[in-house]
Amino acid sequence: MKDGKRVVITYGTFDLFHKGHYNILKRAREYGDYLIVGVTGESYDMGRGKLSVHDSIAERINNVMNTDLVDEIIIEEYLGQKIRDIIKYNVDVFVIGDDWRGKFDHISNYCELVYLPRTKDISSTQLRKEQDRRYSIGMITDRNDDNQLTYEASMVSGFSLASVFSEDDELAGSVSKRFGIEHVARNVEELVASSDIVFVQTDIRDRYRYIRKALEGGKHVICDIPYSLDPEEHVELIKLARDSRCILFSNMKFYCTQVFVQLLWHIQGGLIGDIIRMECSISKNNIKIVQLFYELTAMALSPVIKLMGRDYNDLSYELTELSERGETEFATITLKYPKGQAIVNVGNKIRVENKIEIIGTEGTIRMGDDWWRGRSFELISVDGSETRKFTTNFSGNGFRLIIRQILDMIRSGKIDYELFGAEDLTVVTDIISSMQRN
Ligand code: C2G
Repeated sequence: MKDGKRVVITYGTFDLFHKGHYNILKRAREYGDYLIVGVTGESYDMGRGKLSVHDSIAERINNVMNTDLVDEIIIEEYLGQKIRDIIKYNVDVFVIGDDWRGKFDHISNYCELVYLPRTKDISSTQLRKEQDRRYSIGMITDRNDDNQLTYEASMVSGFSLASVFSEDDELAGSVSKRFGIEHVARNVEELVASSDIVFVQTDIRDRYRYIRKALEGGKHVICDIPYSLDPEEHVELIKLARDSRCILFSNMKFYCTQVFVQLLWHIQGGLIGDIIRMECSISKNNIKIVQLFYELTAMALSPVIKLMGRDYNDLSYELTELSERGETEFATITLKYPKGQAIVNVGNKIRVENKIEIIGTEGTIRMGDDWWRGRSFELISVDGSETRKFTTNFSGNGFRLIIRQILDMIRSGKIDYELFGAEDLTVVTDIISSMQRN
């Protein structure tokens, strides 16, 4: 109760505000005298996988407010907040649509719980489907794996993995069947023609020609790095993308995560002082993919180039080849900068601890195992007395974050991604190519 009034609370995203939303607010109000509405915050929606929300939080709040049914609006920022709100606002009744039936039963420990029937035949999802332009992703692959792209694409409204091509017809057929991809293209041209975005998932040696075909066809591209082991080919692709106003996006989910943005903020904002030393390590035990070593090296070098800069003074490396396997399997790369140095360790079928450590004059940042998944980092004060942990939640393998980023870029007419750009990747490619020559 609040000042003798019975307090009702309800929650929602209220995207593309519609009749169903109005009805539930109206009926919720009838359960008391004071209605509080929790509108979901953007990072909360991101965390629970709702990436397709159209309206800004300000618009959503305005729409709820304009119903004249609501006494107070709060923002829902994290999972579990509902219990705190119920206690904080002395809530008597919690109301939610019956699409959530069973999910909130535990709330009856704190206040009265009411599930109300949903309004039929209307939903934000439906409205988004009608409004959104559809984007079709085509995959060029040489493996029986979709990198979870079918599922991830379906999580961003308007996107679907609709077409597949492989040099190996049989493989294309089985990928299409296994992942429910509608269309099997007979050749690259057909795949490019039928797609808005081409996802290149092949051996490094084939990437250049596929990326080129897609860009020449005027299509956006997502591809693992490096795009080529030849720096000239790499530069040519970057130029081609710019000339044809297409996005060439590296398949590195890390750079689309909130954790990465926070990391960048700390470092560029000088919050750990000058970087004296950075160590970045990566290892995998994947024996299937040829040239994986260069891919791992590119992944491990990229945060160094991004965070410490492109202008290093000196580069050296030690490569260890295990003769019976005939491939480079362990590398330590050292980059010297005017004020500090970076050490990159890469192991294929050799285990190193997958971590990033950035030691600055004012503090240290650490990211633990599988840092490229971008879930958390720790900030340790210079005297070690204080540790703060930064985490984000997002569902899936992060591919949807790339798709979401590309969508934002398409909408704003941008082709360069400021947080990890073509020039950073050019430096990475140059280093890898020099290693390869030796
Ligand atoms: N709703 C309804 N009828 C519809 C559509 C939605 O009654 N045709 C109700 C939902 O059941 C919910 C409210 O309107 O109670 C808001 O719906 P959404 O904006 O879809 O919010 P939702 O994602 O369900 O979030 O913490 C968030 C909440 O758990 C609910």
